[in-house]
Amino acid sequence: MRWSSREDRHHEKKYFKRKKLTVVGSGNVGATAAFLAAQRELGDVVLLDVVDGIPQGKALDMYEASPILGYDVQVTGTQLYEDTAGSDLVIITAGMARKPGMSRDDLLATNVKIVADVTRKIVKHSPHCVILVVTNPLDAMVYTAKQVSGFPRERVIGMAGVLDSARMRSFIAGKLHVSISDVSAFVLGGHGDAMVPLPRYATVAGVPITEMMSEQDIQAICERTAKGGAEIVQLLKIGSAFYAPGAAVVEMATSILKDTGRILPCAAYLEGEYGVHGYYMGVPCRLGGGGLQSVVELDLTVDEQASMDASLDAVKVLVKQVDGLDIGNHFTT
Ligand code: A3D
Repeated sequence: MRWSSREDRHHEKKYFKRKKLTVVGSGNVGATAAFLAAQRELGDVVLLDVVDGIPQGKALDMYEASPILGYDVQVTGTQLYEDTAGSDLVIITAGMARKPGMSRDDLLATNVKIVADVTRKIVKHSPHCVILVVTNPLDAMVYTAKQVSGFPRERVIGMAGVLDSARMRSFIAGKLHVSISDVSAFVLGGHGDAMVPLPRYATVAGVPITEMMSEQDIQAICERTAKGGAEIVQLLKIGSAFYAPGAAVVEMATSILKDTGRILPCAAYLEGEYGVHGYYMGVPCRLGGGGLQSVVELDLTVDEQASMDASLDAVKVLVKQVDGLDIGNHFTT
């Protein structure tokens, strides 16, 4: 038997380049996302954190799980941005998570500095990547990443709607005792208490839930969805949700890296859609190769549009705070 020489393998690498995905922040959400991305074989996974040893230890643990779970990608941990060079996609989860009694907005002052710093370093080493932001307060942090990176809106997207919609879907399936596979839903707007669940666009096997459930039950599901994050924080006491958030961002990464063109609710930078200019809002997006391929504009009722407008007002308050800070955008760095 003869193994190919190192030179031969170098030649192969030139022609068969695997995708590379970096996850910044190897805490609860980051590690979960990295593990799921590896299991889906989205590409080689790099896990980065400021804490020495944690990303290395978690990455090695995940790699050692690969013979059992049967995925065939590299998983490595690091503190060095050089190791993230040439990433196709970067997921930012670095920053503080909330504890009981805190709102997502309470995290802004701490996390804006972290997200700005991380973005600057990521862009230096992966100038062509797509960035998916998870850090809260989401709409303000994804705005920060866009300002600092100078990337077009196609390549800076926020994760929130996939998670909020998954929560709504799970509550609907539980209430109606139907398979989760048959339930779809859209939650739009900002990722805060003023998010906008859309019952008219929530369906079970294509039938709107407005035809299957009482107004009271629908209202209860919408309220539980909007408070879904706080419900988990209250139970955990030491942090916030991570299994569903990790799965949600990997769903977005899958559509982008495999170029499947799924329509998913994401925080996208709006340029006139839904009457919004220059802010991130949760809207249905087509995700594929290159990131955001298009924003889908639904016809909203007057009440739904009013809820979107109220949600936008909450986002504007946060963005104003970011604009008041010296985050150093791409023009000044
Ligand atoms: P946690 O488990 O504390 O992990 C955060 C990690 O970030 C830690 O390992 C830190 O060491 C690391 N970190 C801090 N600063 C830096 C830095 N400068 N560079 C690299 N790494 C750094 O938190 P988590 O994983 O539970 O949550 C992470 C973030 O996601 C928080 O801001 C949460 O609020 C947010 N989150 C958002 C959603 C959305 O739906 C938008 C859902 C769940 C969590």
